Amino acid sequence: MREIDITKGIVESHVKSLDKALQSDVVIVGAGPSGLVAGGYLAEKGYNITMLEKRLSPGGGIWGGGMGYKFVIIQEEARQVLEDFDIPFSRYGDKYLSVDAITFASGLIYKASSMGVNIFNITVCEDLLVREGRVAGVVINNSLAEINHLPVDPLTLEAKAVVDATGHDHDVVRTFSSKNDVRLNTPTGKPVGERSMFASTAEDAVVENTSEVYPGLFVCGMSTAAVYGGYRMGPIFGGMLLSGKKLAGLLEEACSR
Ligand code: 48H
Repeated sequence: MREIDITKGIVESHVKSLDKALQSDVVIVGAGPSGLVAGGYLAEKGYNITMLEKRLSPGGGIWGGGMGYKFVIIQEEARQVLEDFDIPFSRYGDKYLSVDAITFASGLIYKASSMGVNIFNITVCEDLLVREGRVAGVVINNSLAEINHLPVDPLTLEAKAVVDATGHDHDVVRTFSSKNDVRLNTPTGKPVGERSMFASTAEDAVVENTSEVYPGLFVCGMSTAAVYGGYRMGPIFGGMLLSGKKLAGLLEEACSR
């Protein structure tokens, strides 16, 4: 056994994955439930899907359940997504399913990556690549450079479409809107800001507002609330799953344009 062979194995495998990501069909920023679902459905159909996650662990806001109580609730309407991603669940009353948060997060990550999503952790999207009035890719960096405020220049990935799946932060849309003189497809032309809790309205709005917010730039999941002014819903996740599923359909259409 030679240590250098282990190192070569890691370096060559990583570079191969990164090379595949350089010209992606779609780059999804954020590996929470909505992004993982959208990415999984698209990768399964043969699209080249790259996912960027700034933390060490993908899974976003799933892991903590509700205030650290380790289950989340999902509406019956989203049952098909759980089945497509092989996530075990139990019935809770007539309308709901309860899912162990740890099984849910790890199951979505495993299934999305086995469907073909190319996930890069410890990788932050710090900016967008913009060309002739449309978003054409992402500007990425190692999260450790960002966390430590190191002056490390980034790299770039091209994509036919980019998704802000960064949750409450709506990091991609926020940065894009603040750095450029652009009008988003929102009532104010800017991110509107998230509202307080009102679960049923919030869940419908997340799916409704899953859309293209600027040419080449899409939003899904919780970032739709911040971008379009939706309410929050707490630890119920059906809207996130259905948003991801809707987004997969929109992106298929966008990639074939
Ligand atoms: C790379 C980034 C960047 C960046 C952030 O928050 P998430 O789980 O996202 P969703 O929208 O799929 O799910 C939301 C859900 O978890 C939730 O918070 C709910 C239902 N809240 C309701 C309520 O009322 O509170 O995941 C987003 C991911 C995270 O893992 C971030 O680390 C990551 O995106 N991320 N990754 N580059 N610039 N910004």
